[in-house]
Amino acid sequence: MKKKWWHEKIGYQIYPKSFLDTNGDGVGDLTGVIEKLPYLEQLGVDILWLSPVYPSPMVDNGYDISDYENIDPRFGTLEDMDRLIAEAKKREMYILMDLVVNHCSDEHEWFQQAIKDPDGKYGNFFYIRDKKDDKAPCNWRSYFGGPVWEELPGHPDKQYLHVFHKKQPDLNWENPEVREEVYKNIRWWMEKGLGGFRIDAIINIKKKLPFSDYPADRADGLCSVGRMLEEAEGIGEFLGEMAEKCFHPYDAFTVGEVFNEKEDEIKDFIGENGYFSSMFDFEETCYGKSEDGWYASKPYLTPEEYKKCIFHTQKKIGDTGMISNIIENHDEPRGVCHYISPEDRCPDSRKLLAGVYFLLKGIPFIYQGQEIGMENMEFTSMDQIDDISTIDEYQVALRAGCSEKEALDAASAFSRDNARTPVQWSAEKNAGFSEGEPWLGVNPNYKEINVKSQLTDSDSLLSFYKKLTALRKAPEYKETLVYGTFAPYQEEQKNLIAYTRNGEKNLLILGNMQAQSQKVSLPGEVKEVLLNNQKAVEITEKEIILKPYQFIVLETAV
Ligand code: TEU
Ligand code: CA
Repeated sequence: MKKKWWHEKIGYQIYPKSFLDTNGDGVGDLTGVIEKLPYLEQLGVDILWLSPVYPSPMVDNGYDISDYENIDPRFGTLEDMDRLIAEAKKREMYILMDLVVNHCSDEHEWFQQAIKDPDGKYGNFFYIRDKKDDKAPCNWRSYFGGPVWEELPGHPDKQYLHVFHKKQPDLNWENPEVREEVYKNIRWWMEKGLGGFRIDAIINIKKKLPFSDYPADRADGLCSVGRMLEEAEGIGEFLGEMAEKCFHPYDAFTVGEVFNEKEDEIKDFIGENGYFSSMFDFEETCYGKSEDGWYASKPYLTPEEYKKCIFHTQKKIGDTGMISNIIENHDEPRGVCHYISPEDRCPDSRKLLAGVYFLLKGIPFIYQGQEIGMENMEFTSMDQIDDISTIDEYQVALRAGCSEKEALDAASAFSRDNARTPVQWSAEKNAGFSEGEPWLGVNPNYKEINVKSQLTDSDSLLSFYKKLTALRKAPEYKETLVYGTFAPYQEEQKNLIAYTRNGEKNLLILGNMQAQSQKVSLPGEVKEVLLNNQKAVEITEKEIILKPYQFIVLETAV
């Protein structure tokens, strides 16, 4: 693998709205991010991905952008952004912005112009179709529920396409003028000194045309957009062009939100000269999610299921490129709640999960609050919910015959708001997030789970994450942890998640995800114990006895 500057970095995702509020309006801001740079530096992360901070009506919390070349006043100013980039650079940290270009906001100038003159230049920036016999051009269901077609304001005879919310009209990537505008925006940001971009929902930019119906997959007579994506071909032309015109000239780091790529496409996406530097592994995020909705999905994975997912991805990627490994992001439940069953959830199992995913081959990303083990909310009423996706899924559950309680339970298990509650900085008012009224309720467990108390506790999850980042950067082990091969170890042994990383050194990563001890045979002589989530280690000549929920990293002779 040809070495790249970002290979040995560690990512951290910031959801600015919920990170830190410095002016008391209840909304996190860029000044808050700047204030916490020393904290992030200490944690050992160096690529900071910011969820969108552009001007936005906020129906989807900034994933509906009304101006690509500015900052929403809620978050600060362009000067704040410049300052953030500069302050980060001083610490050898890089800022990634979120590139949301499958769609913009209906309040974006382009869409406003399209409404004024659907047959003019900007009409062709979107997918606008005439209504025929009062029927929509196709029966696709949007990701946030309901049809993807919506009447074009002021034009009862026309409809426009939105695969997400109706306030997120899809941009017509088939139109070269759209692509040029997008590329111009990207370069404008890169010129400011960004490290690169996280690329939102990108797989949706290529539509299967002409629009046509698919067999309905629910009682609403609609079919998931995902079905269409399986048949859409040719996205590579757009992505290759974007990479060549916007990313490669700047040696940018880009990480794509890529779902359901085909196995033979991995090289095109993240191989040398791929469209992106990296893409997220979503195998474990998707596992157990039902086509029918959250109410029918598995609220958490067993250790065997989790192992199956991460190992499958590792084997699939091999040496083709660098995947980005996560257990959380702003769309998912909290990792400790989703990947650890309620019976297994304890301080040691949390560290185990952290260690297991973090040392896989690829770029590890930490999502804000994950480093202290923030947990899902137990929502007791839909009034506590802000997220549009959750509001839809709640209705889906009720329509499928769930009781209100069951529908609320599904929301608690999967709501995107689980990840969006304010970061718990301390045991003080509003968890130290804001002096004002936070835009979204703070998780009531902030007195027990917060940064301040974990900073001074050498046994905390936060301290453990610091050990993980330090190990990945340690001069003696860096080469092995970044470039070394991955191989499953004793894959068949139940509730054991174990693998080797072999490069300059030989490392064995072992996690016992059960309440009983278990014996594991060793590949050879143990040279050193590099990390342990417990005090003792029980090693005989050929075996190690792992205590309940023990996680150990060993350097071995072979
Ligand atoms: O997500 C794309 C996506 O497919 C998921 O949002 C998924 O469908 C959704 O989370 C189900 O609840 C990206 C962003 O990460 C997400 O926050 C945005 O809402 C979405 O794009 C639209 O921009
Ligand atoms: Ca604020």
